Amino acid sequence: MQAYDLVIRNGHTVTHKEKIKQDIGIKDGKIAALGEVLEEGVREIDAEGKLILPGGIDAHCHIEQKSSTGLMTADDFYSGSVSAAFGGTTTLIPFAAQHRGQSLREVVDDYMACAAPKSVIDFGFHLIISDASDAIIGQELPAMIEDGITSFKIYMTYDNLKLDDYEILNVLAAARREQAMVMVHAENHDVIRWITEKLLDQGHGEPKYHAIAHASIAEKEATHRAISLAELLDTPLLIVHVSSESALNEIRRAQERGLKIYGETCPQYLFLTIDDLDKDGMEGAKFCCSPPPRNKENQDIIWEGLIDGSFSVFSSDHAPYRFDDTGKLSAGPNPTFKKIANGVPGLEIRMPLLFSEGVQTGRMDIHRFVDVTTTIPAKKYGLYPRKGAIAVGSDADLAIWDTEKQVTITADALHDNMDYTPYEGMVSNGWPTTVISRGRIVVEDEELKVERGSGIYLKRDRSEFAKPLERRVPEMDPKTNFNAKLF
Ligand code: DUC
Ligand code: ZN
Ligand code: ZN
Repeated sequence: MQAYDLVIRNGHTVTHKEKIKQDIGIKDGKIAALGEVLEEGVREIDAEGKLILPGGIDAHCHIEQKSSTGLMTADDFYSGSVSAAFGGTTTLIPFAAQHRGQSLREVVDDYMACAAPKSVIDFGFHLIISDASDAIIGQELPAMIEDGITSFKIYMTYDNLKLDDYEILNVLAAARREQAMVMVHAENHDVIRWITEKLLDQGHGEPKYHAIAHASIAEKEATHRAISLAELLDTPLLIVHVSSESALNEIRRAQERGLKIYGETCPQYLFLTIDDLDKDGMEGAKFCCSPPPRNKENQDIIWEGLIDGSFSVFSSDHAPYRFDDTGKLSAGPNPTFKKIANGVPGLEIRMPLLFSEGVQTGRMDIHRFVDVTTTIPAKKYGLYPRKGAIAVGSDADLAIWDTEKQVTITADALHDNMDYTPYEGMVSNGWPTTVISRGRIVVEDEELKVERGSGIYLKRDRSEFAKPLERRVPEMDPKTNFNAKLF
């Protein structure tokens, strides 16, 4: 009887801190041994000349999710998870989205019924909280966190989602009590609304005006405000999908002051610019997302932020709406930018494009690549070291990368349910060719090898990173004789 179910030989393992030539022995879905020579396995893979990275964690993606205006994403848990796996990702954390009036339990139960029978890789959920009533925040949310949904997203914009500052304070206080990670979509709603009205009054409805309406100052102001509210209550906060230099600078300033403020950025801010929204006719609609891609100089600064550690998470923000009447053109063939569904796909290209344009060009250290795509998301969202590590006892979630393989990205070749990709024609130098989840070979020889529904739900721990600092701002400091217990 063989000692291992699977042995991967002769490859170099790469984690967020080390690169080692060693074999990996896998038993019962876990990494059972790491070393130079291991005993035989039932199945053997020769990874000579290849890199073996921990399977990626995409901690921000919208799959089988209805938007606040009622539009369904093009990907369900089957196509979404397959697409993610083909791009080297083995764990997804999409959003169980509450629409106003819904109980969180109902939202999560419904979402589980979508995910469990379809996902081919493991998944956890974040919540989206759009109704911050006392019952939701005081009772339902703590119960969900206790059940392993230890993070949630809130919005500062969108009519049907936005919370006001008072509600955000209530939510932050609850997160602080429960040690949950809060993710915030930081854009100033009224600035966007005001500019939009003016643009549309003047007849400027083309897609490129989406980027004008979602001005970077709206992002900066909301980021600053969200950080201030979090500072007031000494609550950690993660600013998602950061697009602009000015918002990044707000995050940096907070970090320099020792606050637990984290930032996430996404492929669209590294590989697209505002010029893409200015393509002919409705073509620009394919690139409309919020916040929008900005100019080339800004793009370089977002790259720097990812490389220098200002950002800690790199997620796809996959929000797939097809270029037809089910998605981008659901309001008709020629909608104004206000009526164009917000979001771009990116599950499958997230890791390959960053590997190609970051690591292969020498711009980004490979260990940093592993950290931002995999290990830090695992830590920030309570999955480490089960996920995000190559270590004895961790789940055997691995991606074997062929650094020589060149892939031209086309919508046809990707495995999502989209009819376009914003990255059409870009070439990726390097691609994960064999992808393994809990010891199961999910992708090999460009084929899917597992059944739908074979991924499992991940109940997540509370994250260390969501622990408050226990450092009060002066107004709250007992030394000022201010004794009231506000939270
Ligand atoms: N926010 C997201 O997180 N994704 C897509 C669009 C948006 O506004
Ligand atoms: Zn958002
Ligand atoms: Zn998103």
